[in-house]
Amino acid sequence: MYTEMREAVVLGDAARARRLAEGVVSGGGDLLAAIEKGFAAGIRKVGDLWEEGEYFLPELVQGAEAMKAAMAVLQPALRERHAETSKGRVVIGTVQGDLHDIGKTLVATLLSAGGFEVEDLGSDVSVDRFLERAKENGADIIATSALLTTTMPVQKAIAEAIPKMGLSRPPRLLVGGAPTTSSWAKEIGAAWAENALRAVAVAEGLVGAGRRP
Ligand code: B12
Repeated sequence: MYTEMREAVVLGDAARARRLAEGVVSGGGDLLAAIEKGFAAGIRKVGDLWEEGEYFLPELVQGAEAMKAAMAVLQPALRERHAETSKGRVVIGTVQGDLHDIGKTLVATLLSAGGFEVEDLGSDVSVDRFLERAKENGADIIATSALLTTTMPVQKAIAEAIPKMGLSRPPRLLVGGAPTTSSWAKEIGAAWAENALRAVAVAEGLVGAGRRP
């Protein structure tokens, strides 16, 4: 079944990806495994084929669309199954100038499944918008994704802006995305996780693994 999911994304077949996702949900299957071993494995393969020059932009976009079709079904189901008291609030988005949102959406999904209240701002999100939503939301964590080396500096700008928000308990910054590294995060004073599963553990560490008062 995971092979079929992977294939649906690699072939860019959104209708099939959606049907397979619906099957896991209605059959009470393991949603996280479907994401990790199935659909996300597919999009990683699409990435490899693109880098090898086997795939071009249309195949890439179709693969991304198939992945999103599956996630649209899996995300609400994950939230329903894992409804529990909040571990903390997260405002997440892909930084300004960057439209890559597959990894960010995976991180958002797993954070919600892991018990966080997540507000997903989408992609191409400005520094001001991150700060504004984090302030209004009383966010514990601002999580930002950057997939382009040219958009990584926006993560730094957010890191520099957080202390100027004038909050007694400012949000912590969590950064990620393929070109980011732990040393980049260290340099800008943020936390880092290399994938969506690790992001949950790191976020738990940032909020002290405790519930909000
Ligand atoms: C799919 C894709 C696209 C799709 C995006 C569709 C979408 N809606 O997201 C489309 C076709 C639109 C696209 C466009 C472009 N792309 Co593109 N794209 C990719 C590709 C193949 C896969 C990205 C992906 O989705 N990976 C799968 C997900 C699951 O992985 P991920 O994003 O890395 O996320 C994981 C971790 O990084 C982490 N993570 C991610 N975010 C966060 C956030 C936090 C807080 C944390 C803790 C962790 C975390 O957890 C995730 C899950 O485990 C990559 C190649 C690659 N190998 O990364 C190129 C790539 C990122 N793209 C690239 C480029 C150049 C572009 C374009 C400029 C191409 C062009 N000439 O038009 C445009 C830019 C558009 C823009 N302004 O953003 C380059 C970037 C080069 C660079 N060094 O900057 C790459 C690396 C390809 C390459 N080798 O050249 N792209």
